[in-house]
Amino acid sequence: MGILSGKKALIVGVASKHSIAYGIAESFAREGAEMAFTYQNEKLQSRVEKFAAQWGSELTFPCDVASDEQIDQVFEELGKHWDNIDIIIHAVGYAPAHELDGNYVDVTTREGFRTAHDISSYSFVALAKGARKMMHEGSSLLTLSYLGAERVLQNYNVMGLAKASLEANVRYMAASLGKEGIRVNGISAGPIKTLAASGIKSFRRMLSENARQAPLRRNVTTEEVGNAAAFLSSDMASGITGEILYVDGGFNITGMAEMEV
Ligand code: NAD
Ligand code: 0WE
Repeated sequence: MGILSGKKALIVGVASKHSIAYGIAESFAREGAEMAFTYQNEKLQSRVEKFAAQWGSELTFPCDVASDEQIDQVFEELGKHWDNIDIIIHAVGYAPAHELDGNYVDVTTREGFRTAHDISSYSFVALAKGARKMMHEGSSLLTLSYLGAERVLQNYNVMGLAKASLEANVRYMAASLGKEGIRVNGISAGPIKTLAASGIKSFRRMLSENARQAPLRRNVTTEEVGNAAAFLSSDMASGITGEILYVDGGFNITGMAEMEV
């Protein structure tokens, strides 16, 4: 029996086969979870419906996380099928593309800052607010972060600030919901070639440098992030909350890159 059997999970952030949320859903399906999905817009609707069907789910809902109405609507509709929610996966991040290319101080704008923080951090607590009545003792929430929250990484720019906010959000939400037995955690994943990465200049170079410097000497996969997500969302992790778990091949522990001999 899988570690998630009997659990109901809402997955936010599937856009393609390469999405981290897709890797999480694969792992969740294998571990016996029942799932529902949201999609950002009509462009993604049919794709997400097809993926959902492949995991045995007919529950898909539109949800632009910038909209409180759409978030409320998701739980209103989901409530017609499920009495409660055991797991929420938040795998969403966005900043305007032009803010992720160039010198931080030069390219950052008030509007880009606002959007990045709204979509990438506020939306996590917004989902928790929406799901509040359906969550219970033993439920858990999980989000996806990146090392750029803590260290300066070229071009990550305002997304680094948004991820720092998201990681603080994990801690404040964990403290807020802990008395109800609800856990809140994050995974800080190494770089992976997903849609969100495809628009980034020299991402391939970043991937190869990352693999070269990481203790495991390779990049991580969405399957590996999915497996860590399954663990954190399962009762195996019942004592873990407010935590950011690295799934990065050990990259974050390194100092200066090893030198060629
Ligand atoms: P992805 O493009 O597959 O997923 C990003 C998702 O965000 C998409 O499903 C998109 O529809 C959704 N999204 C964006 N704006 C939205 C909005 N307004 N409303 C609803 N949904 C919206 O890319 P991914 O890499 O799988 O990203 C998932 C998460 O993982 C993000 O938080 C990202 O920051 C994080 N992450 C990615 C990497 C990486 O290298 N790919 C590394 C660490 C963390
Ligand atoms: O969090 C992310 C992706 C963030 C992201 C990517 C895009 C591209 C398309 C947020 N918003 C947008 N907006 C777009 O229009 N990652 C961790 C992947 C990533 O993105 C980078 C990275 C890494 C790693 C951007 C610059 C430098 C490194």
